[in-house]
Amino acid sequence: MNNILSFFQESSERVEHFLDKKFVNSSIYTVKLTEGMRYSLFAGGKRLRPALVYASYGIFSDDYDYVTPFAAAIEVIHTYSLIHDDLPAMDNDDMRRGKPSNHIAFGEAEAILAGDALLTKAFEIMSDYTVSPNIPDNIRVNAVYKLALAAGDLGMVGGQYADIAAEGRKATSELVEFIHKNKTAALIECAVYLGGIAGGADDKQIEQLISFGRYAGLAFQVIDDILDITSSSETLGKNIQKDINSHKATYPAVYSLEGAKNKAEQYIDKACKSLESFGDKADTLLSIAEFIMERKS
Ligand code: GRG
Repeated sequence: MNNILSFFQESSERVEHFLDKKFVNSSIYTVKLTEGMRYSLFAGGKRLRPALVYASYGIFSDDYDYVTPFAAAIEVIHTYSLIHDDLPAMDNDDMRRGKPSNHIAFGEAEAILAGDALLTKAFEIMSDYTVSPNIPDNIRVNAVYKLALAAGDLGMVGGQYADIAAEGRKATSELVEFIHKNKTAALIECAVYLGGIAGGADDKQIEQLISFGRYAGLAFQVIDDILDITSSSETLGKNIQKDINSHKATYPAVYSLEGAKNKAEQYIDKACKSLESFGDKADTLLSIAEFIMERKS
């Protein structure tokens, strides 16, 4: 576990150094916009998605700077999604990562615009030849395309939409899987994919990496749902009942807490099996899978 924590630490430092240089104010009229974007970018996230980009790329090469623009871009998209998710029209959360949410700190319209600017910036970073001059154009275009698919209506936004549309309806296992495959797993799968194509993975290897990403992403969400409920142990029973009564599309609401734990284990098992042919080159990805299962926050 210590090794993987230092891998996370190094991944964070690399990506934060890049983001720090990329997000600088350019006009007296947008000082607060830049401040708002930086507020959420540097609010203490785990940097799971960049770590996955690096770990997947690390199967093929240890020249991590090469792939840093991809690692940064996906974290920028993740950050936008959290800002928009916290808005009153969505989850209406006042706090994120132990700090006031972006719209509480900067205002609602400002938070919407910070999120919009972050989403757009991610594609600016990905497609800018001068940012990653050594990445061949065919790989860059393919990466931009796959990130767009993972982030948009066929991925994260689609999952978020289905989640909102499902509110108040009884959640089925198919619905919960659709929501989380898209809302959460799509971006995680894409992170592993980006590392793979940047590293020169062949079609078979890409398939195996994608499979790892999808199952690890689903396990991540199941654990997130479980932590949501168990984070306050004295209200545990009440919290599950609340989820079930409100028809929230969570794994514990559909499978019970114990069933959800089993589901997470099954997903992680499938994720790890997908990487068998890589041997010990996939050790970092496997350690991230273990981290996903054991995390407490
Ligand atoms: C608003 C378009 C739009 C999408 C929102 C990702 C998402 C979709 C909503 C976030 C809400 C949420 C809690 C989803 C569950 C899993 C998840 C993505 C948790 C947050 O990711 P972490 O734990 O966050 O990697 P940190 O804070 O570590 O960056």
